[in-house]
Amino acid sequence: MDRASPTVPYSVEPLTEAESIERAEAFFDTMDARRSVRDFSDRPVPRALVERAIATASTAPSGAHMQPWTFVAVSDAETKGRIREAAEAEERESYGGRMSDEWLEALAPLGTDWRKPFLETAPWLVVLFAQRWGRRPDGAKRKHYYVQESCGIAAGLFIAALHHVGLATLTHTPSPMRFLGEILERPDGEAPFILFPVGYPAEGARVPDLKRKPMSEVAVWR
Ligand code: IYR
Repeated sequence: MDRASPTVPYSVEPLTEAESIERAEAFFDTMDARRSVRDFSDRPVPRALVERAIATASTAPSGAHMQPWTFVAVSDAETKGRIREAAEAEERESYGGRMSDEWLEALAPLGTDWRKPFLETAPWLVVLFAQRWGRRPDGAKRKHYYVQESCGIAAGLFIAALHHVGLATLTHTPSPMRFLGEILERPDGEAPFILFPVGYPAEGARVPDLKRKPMSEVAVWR
């Protein structure tokens, strides 16, 4: 087959079926133990851990391999304070009337409200920005493809990478969240996608008693 670009050999780790099944069970158990956390410890997290999780997220497949994401990692207390203030201002509006009764009812089991102390307590806030377009070396705009899907996959890998090293996070989406682009001085074309507080759960942290859907409700076989 004629190929325009160079290729490299690729293969996957050779595993017996039994080894695969064992790993499948172990990985499921690991991931099934993950929970979104809203009550964070202020225990520091080394930058290297956050960096590796971002690197892992950045292995995500993406439209035309454009990797249309930027992760902005914030540990500076002053910046975290500004983000909390802006997020709480929006959330106060949202909980105070912008969200429908149906939405508030759906959220009730999570016990959330407009207060977001984790935005200052967590040692890191990592904001994933979606690059709606990129730039060529000469500065011209370059189209990006499947930006939402690509960023969603990267976000999933980021969450898994953090959990893998014993860290907790939350997919926080204050709405609207344009303020993140302003505070973090992101260029045109970057839209905030998800804000992840990253850290350890607070001592004695609790999470809502949520159950996951059974296999019969999430998969169809035919
Ligand atoms: N952004 C708000 C509300 C919120 C919405 C959904 I959908 C959630 O799953 C959780 C919260 C907040 O962060 O509180």
